[in-house]
Amino acid sequence: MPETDAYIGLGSNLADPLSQLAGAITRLAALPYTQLVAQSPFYASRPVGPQDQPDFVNGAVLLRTALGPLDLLDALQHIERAHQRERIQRWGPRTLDLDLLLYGNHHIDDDRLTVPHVELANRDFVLQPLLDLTPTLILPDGRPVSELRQSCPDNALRRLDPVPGSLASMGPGD
Ligand code: A4P
Ligand code: MG
Repeated sequence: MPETDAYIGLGSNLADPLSQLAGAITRLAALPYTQLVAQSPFYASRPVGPQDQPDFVNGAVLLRTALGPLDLLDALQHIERAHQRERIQRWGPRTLDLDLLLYGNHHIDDDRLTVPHVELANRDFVLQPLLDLTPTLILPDGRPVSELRQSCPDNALRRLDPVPGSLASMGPGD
């Protein structure tokens, strides 16, 4: 089966965000037909959207997977549900948000799935973890992630200390 590099964005601002993200990464690593290649550091950031909610913790992982994009989305939503994710308010607080940021070099425009993720280029808490994973990363439309990172809005990103025992700071091939 062909394998594709997929970048997943993780976010949480409820119920111990750091352990939500660590638990989600354990589940992502256990997905069928999928390897966890690398995990970014975690960052704290101010919320984008409604401001009457706690700061977020964000990160990203690189998976190599033989799952198709919609099967991967199903798997992400299954993990969100396992973390008691409730959909109450757009851009509101959540225990766990898993976004499919990039799926190889594909453009996907489906009712349930838009890839690259529509807000990717506007969010430092997405672009910085992507750069940590792959400094030379280029979007399917040819834009380098490093350039987008320099011009995107500032959400007061703060890098958090590594979680003991995590793969944080490991790169592909380590
Ligand atoms: N969907 C379409 N494309 C995708 C994709 N590439 N990955 C659909 C994942 N899902 C995708 O998502 C709504 C629907 O989007 C899904 O049913 C899926 O079919 P959702 O997670 O239920 O709703 P949402 O997250 O409230 O809306 P949205 O627009 O996805 O929000 P975002 O963009 O995820 O933003 N501030 C900080 N600092 N850090 C954050 O992580 N996150 C958000 C949520 C707001 N503010 C934030 C953060
Ligand atoms: Mg989402």
